[in-house]
Amino acid sequence: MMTDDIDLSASFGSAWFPWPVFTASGCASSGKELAQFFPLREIGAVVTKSISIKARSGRPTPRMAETPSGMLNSIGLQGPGIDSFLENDIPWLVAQNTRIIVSISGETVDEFSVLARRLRSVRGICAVEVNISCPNVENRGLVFACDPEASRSVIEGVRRTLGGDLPIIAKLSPDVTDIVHIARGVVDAGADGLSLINTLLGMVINTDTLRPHLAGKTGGLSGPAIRPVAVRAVYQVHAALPEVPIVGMGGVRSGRDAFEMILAGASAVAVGTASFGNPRALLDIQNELKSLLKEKGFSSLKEAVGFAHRVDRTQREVKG
Ligand code: RRO
Repeated sequence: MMTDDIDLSASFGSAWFPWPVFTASGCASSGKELAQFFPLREIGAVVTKSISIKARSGRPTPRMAETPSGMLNSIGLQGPGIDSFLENDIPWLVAQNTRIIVSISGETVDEFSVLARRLRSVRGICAVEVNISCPNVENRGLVFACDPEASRSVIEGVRRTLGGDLPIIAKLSPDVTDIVHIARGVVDAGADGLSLINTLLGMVINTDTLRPHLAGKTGGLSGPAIRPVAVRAVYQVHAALPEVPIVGMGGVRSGRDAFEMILAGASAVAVGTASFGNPRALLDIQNELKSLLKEKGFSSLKEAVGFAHRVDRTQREVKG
C-alpha cells in the first residue's frame, strides 16, 4: 500500500486521480482478472477495453504473435457491446471503488456520439477515452487518428454530446507523419487530454507456413520495442501543448520506464503488455516510480512532468 508522503496525483480536465498508473485499454478488459492480484482502487484508474455499440466477436484466430521485445495483437475490438457493458461491467467496477475511464470505439463519427450519449448519465465514470486509433479495423480509412479532419470530427461530436459533463481523453496513433498536428486538432475540438500511444501497425510472416502468422494479417505492436516511439511522441506533443495532460503508454514495464514517460511530458502512465507477464506490474511500477521521484528530489509527480524539456537542469544533474 502506498503512503501519501509524495503527491503522485494527476488531473485530466475535471477528473482527478490520486495515483498515476492506469491500465492500458484492452489489456485488462474491465479489470476482473487483475482484481485477483491487488485491489483496483490502489492504482490510478482502470481504463476499460474499448467498447462498441454492438457485441463483437473480433477477428479470427490466431490473434497474437510474439515479436522481439514485444507482441502483435489482432483482437479486432472483441467485446460485449455497450448494453451488456453498462449492465454488468460498470456496476462491478463501481463496487471496486476504483476510478473508471471508459474507452469507446465507433466505426463512424455518429457511433462515437451514440456511445458518448449512453455514458453521459452513468454514475461512477471519471472520463471517456475516445479510441480513434485502433489499428485492427477493416481498412485504414477507419483509423480516424490517421486523418486530422476525421479525428477532429469525432472529438467534436463527442464533446457536443457530453457537454461539459465528462473529460475526454483522445487516444492517438503513432502511425502518422506529424502526431503534433493531430494532437492540436483534437484539443481544439474539445479533448481535455491525450492517450499516447496506441500500438503500431505491424506484421509477422511464418516462415514455415510461408503465410502471415495472424489471421487478420496485420496487428498492433506493443511492448518494450515501441517505448522509444512512445517517449518521442509524448515529448513532441508536450513540447507543443505543455498544458494538455497526457497518459503516456507503450512498453512501460518498470518504474524507471514510467519515470521516463513523465520526464518526457506524461502526467500519468498506462501499463498494458507488462501485466500479461506480471499481473502485479502496475503496482510494482507505481511503487518504483514513487521511489525514483523521491530519489531525484521531486516532492510531487507534477514537478517532474516534462522535466526533460527544461534547460535549467543543473540542480538535479548534480544529484542524479
Ligand atoms: O481490439 C483491438 O484489436 C485493438 C484495439 Br481496439 C486498439 O486500440 N489497439 C490494439 O492494438 N488492438
